Amino acid sequence: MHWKVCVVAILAFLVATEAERKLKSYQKIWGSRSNRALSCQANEFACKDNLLCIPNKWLCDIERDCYDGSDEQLNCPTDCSHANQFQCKNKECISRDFVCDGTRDCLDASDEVNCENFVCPEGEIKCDNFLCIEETWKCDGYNDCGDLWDERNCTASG
Ligand SMILES: [Ca+2]
Ligand SMILES: [Ca+2]
Ligand SMILES: [Ca+2]
Repeated sequence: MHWKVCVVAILAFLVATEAERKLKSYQKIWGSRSNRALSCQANEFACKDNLLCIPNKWLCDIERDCYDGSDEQLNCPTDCSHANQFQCKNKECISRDFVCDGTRDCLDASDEVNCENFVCPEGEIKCDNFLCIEETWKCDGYNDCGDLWDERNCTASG
């Protein structure tokens, strides 16, 4: 049953890509923070345990990013009304980051409909396949869109 192997491989790839996206952001944070006391930027949130600065857009996005989970506790609404949250058709809450990312996150897949009209959040650009990626991930040598769109038409320099 070759097609089954193929589907499993594609799913594994998509999950890995998503994990890599956040890992990349973590590396950016840690890379810029090594050997320095924790002082967060204006657009960052200091976790209550004082171990990590995370981008504000990771606040209340349903995913635990601080080790102590404080990014998901402080005044986060439970009705999906936060700007970083998205409400599926079936009322489930998911992270806004997972809307139109090519993976089904709502059980009813409502996060992957009307994606051609979806406006990416500020600071992000839209791939050919409607996936939103960080602006700075264009031409950075990583295949973030999954179809290499963000690594095409890059002028070679350095
Ligand atoms: Ca979070
Ligand atoms: Ca999704
Ligand atoms: Ca890239």
